[in-house]
Amino acid sequence: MTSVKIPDAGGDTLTFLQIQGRLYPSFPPEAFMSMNTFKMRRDDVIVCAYPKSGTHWVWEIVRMLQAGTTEVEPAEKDDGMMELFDQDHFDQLPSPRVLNSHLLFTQLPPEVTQKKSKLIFLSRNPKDLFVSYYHHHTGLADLYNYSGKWKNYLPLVLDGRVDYGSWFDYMREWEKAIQNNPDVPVLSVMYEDIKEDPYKEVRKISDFLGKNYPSDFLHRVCDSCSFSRMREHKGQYDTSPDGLPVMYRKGQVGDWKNWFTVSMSEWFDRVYVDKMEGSKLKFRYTLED
Ligand code: PPS
Repeated sequence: MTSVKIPDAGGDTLTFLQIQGRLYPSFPPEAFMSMNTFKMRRDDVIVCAYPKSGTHWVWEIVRMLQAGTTEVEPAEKDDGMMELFDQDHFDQLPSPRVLNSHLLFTQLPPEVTQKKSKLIFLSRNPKDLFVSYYHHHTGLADLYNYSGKWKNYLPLVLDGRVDYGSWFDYMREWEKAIQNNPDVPVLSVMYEDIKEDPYKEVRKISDFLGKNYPSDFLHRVCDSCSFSRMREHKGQYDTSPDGLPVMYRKGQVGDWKNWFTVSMSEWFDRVYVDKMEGSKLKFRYTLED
């Protein structure tokens, strides 16, 4: 594994860790290297998503649903991030654990398929996601050391030369894996659907977890995990050099319109058609779609 600097279209660089030809954030590499021996528990749930899909949001929702209370122990999403910590850390977490990962299905521990772990597969429209990833890469200066321009960043992210690789490849791999592993329980949820009707989606997740909560509890979970509440309680972690929350930035559907020019959007649409040919996935770029 090596530390690499990847230049954007304007020559500004992002710092990543390269392991077996793939790019990752510069985390301690031990956890990546021991993923094959990660010990799953029968009652584990993993929130799986490409970065910036809303992982923090759904992780917190699932934590409250698993705990049966909105008064959960203060914890950060990173505490459950499988590729960040070693087995000792995860052995100390009480059951039921709510884990999360940005890895491909095939990179998850073999015990996921053996023990038929419950997976919540979260996705988000890629235009908003790329804008969010741009702010992540410029905002987390200690990790990426990047201050490039959006117009120079877009070609890079469209080409997948970022940590966790191409969004297109990630989505296609997961789509295939879900089809090919019908005995692994997977619930697919979309960021835009949770934005539009949080109660409906939280109920869906609750049902998937085998819970039967009264509606007032589910409403309380929605409220406790609203963007404004989460930003207020957790926004002080991971701030950008100008002091703004990176993980709770805007929390909207359609912010991409403030960033994509018409020609960028048309270019993106052509790349999408090319890379996602044959995929059945459909994304909503506004809540009216
Ligand atoms: S990470 O770093 O990859 O784990 O980021 P991730 O949590 O997947 O995605 C961050 C984006 O999700 C938004 N977010 C939310 N949206 C709505 N409601 C809630 N509660 C919420 N919490 C986080 C967050 O603001 C990031 O999106 P952008 O567009 O940058 O605001």
